Order: sequence, then structure tokens, then C-alpha cells
Amino acid sequence: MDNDIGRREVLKKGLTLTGYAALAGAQWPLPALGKGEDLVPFTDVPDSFQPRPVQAGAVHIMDTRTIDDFYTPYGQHYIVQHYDQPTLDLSAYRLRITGLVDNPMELTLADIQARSRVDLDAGFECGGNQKRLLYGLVGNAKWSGISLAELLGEVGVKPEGKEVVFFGADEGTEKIRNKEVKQNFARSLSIEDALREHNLLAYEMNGEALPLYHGKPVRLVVPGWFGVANVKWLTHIHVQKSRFMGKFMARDYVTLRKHDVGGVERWTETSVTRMNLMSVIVRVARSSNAHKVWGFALNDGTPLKSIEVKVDDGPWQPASIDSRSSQYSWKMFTFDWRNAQPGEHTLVSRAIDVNGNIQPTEAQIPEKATYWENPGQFPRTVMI
Ligand SMILES: Nc1nc2c(c(=O)[nH]1)N[C@H]1C(S)=C(S)[C@@H](COP(=O)(O)O)O[C@H]1N2
Ligand SMILES: [Mo]
Repeated sequence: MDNDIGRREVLKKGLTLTGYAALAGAQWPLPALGKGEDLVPFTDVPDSFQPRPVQAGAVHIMDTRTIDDFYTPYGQHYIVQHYDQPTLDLSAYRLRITGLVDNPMELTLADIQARSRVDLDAGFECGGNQKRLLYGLVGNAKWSGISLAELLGEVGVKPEGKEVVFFGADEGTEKIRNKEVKQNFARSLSIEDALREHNLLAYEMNGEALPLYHGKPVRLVVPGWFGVANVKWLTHIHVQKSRFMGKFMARDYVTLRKHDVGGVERWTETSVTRMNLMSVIVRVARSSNAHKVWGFALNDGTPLKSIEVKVDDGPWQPASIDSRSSQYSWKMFTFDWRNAQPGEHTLVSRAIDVNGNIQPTEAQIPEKATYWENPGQFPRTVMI
């Protein structure tokens, strides 16, 4: 009921009517505003942005304007899948580990849950995240499960094992060289990447059993990587000698961009892997005369040096970073905007890491022919 009143209040104040119109009748989490705080509407929200509640089989886009917690609850966290969303029989569930290993294994869910448990805060975004979606293909959660490196240590990868392939139980049909073939969603990691300390086989999200749409009962979480690496409904890990060339490694989720390759400008293709250094502003609120700006940053786990905000043509100024931030979580930030004058203003953020990398403007990003990977600075406009 409070939500209904809250939503009407928000609508009255004009927070992008088109976006919220789609939510009529839906339970939609509203920003937890402080007492006496009002949302300042963005004036840059495209009409095409239509957030909806979670629906079976559909992509779910988070409305980033409603972020109100460090851990993104189920229902708000984005959801993407390319095939079906299989419901696995938990008593029949097996995770098989095959290929170039000394001890192939078949683990039940109970076997997995009996191993030592690891918690990890990790935020990630889809490689297709972009401005048009207000960067809503995103979420941050506490993932609990078992260490992949430890498990691979136990199965014993043979020296000739170079690539670890992760297969989901979801399946679809792909046309490959004019032949329709059955495929499961699959991604791979090099053995070095697979053995990194923090990769998890997760069976819980935010302290609850992994929800169906997030990969029940077990998914891979590769912290610092784009969402596509985090194979859901994981049933099979296979170690092989050669590079895995499945669709989601080699054909889809491939970025085509112009690069200097040894002094020659070439169009090159790379698989979507580690997240780029990015940040976005998601909310602006006013309490009496003061304004507060919120946003989040993500990257591959390289520590950040700072997050900065610029108002109109002013200087870059440091934002405060949420103390709950950890290496692979998203980093929420706030910025106190002083002396905001009536009228329309442009606000933009940028993240800077300890190696001195600065989140580029869109114009500074190398020319790209695919829509994957969009870490350019995202100027937002608000009306005061
Ligand atoms: N089995 C399986 N895992 C998958 C996918 C999929 O289609 N099938 N989609 C991937 C992509 S592209 C993304 S962005 C993330 C989304 O994870 P989420 O739905 O839990 O947010 O899952 C990844 N894991
Ligand atoms: Mo994705």
C-alpha cells in the first residue's frame, strides 16, 4: 500500500511517465528516499525504456533509477538467457566433470553443498548493457557456493588440458553451416582463468537458493567478467586441449573494433570477457536546497582510485564510494551537488582505477561495429 502511495507521488512529480506507466498494477520497488527527499526526474529517459516486472522466458531489465540497496534483490536483478529456462529435477541433478582430468567426477547437489562454502559479493552487467536501457542489464549480489579452483585441483587437470568448457542444461537449435543442430548454452575459460582464486560454482544468491531464472540449482560466477561468462543451469564441465569455439565464445558476444595492431589499423574480433571500467549516474534527489547524486561503477576487479562527477562545464569532483564495496562488487557512489540552480543540467561520472585508467568518453572509445561493450561516460540531464 505504501508503494502505491509512493508511486503516485512519484508520478505526480513527473518521473518519466512513460517508464512508469508500464508498471501500473505491478509491485515495483521504489527508491528508499530519505525523509524529506524528493526525486529529481531525469529528462533523458528514452520513450522506448519500458521497465517491467520479471516474466518467464523474458529478458528482465532493471530500472536503475530504483536501485536502493547494495545487494540487488530477486525481481530487480537483470535476467538474460538465450535459450529456455530449464527446471532441473534437484534429486536427479548431477554436475559431471569430464575430459583431460585424472579423476572424472559426478557430483550431486548434496555433494556440492557438503563442500566448503565460499561467499562472494559480485556485480556484473551483460555485455550488451547500454544507454538506451539506462544500463539496466546489471545487478550486484552475494553469491555462495564452492571454489572452482579447489574442485579442479581435486579432479586433477592433466598437463595437456588447456581449456575448461562450462555447459548449461538449457538448449536451443542453431544453424551452423546450413545445418540445424542442437546446442546447449556454453562458455569456456582458459585453464589460467579457470584457476583464478575467486571463481565460484554458486548455489545461493543473496542467502537464498539460486532462483530458477538465475540458473537453479548451480551456476558459474566469474567475478570481474561480463555476465555471459556466468553459465547458469550448469551441468557439465569439460577440460580439453583445444580452444572452445561455441557460439557464445566465437560468434556471438564478439566485439568487432578498430585497433592498432603492430602499427597497422585493423578490425579485430574479441570475445566479450573482462568488464570494462565504467560508471553511471542513476538517481538525483533533493532535500530542501541540497542535491544528492547516486550511481554505481563496475570493472574487472582492478581497485578504483576514484569516482568523479562533473556538473555542466564544471571541474571533475570526487564522489564518495560506499564502504560496502569490495573487489568484485559494484561500487555505489554519492555526490553532494551544491548550489544547483534552476534549469536543465548535465551530470556525468567517470571511474578511475589505480593504474591510472580513466573511463573514456564515448568519443574516445575505438571505433566499434558491434553493440557489445559500452563503457563510455554517460551524461545524464536533469531539470532543477
Ligand atoms: N545457461 C545459460 N547461462 C547463461 C546464459 C544463458 O543463456 N544460458 N546467458 C548469459 C548471459 S548473456 C548473461 S548476461 C547472464 C545473465 O545472468 P542473470 O540472468 O543471472 O542476470 O547469464 C549468462 N549465463
Ligand atoms: Mo549477456
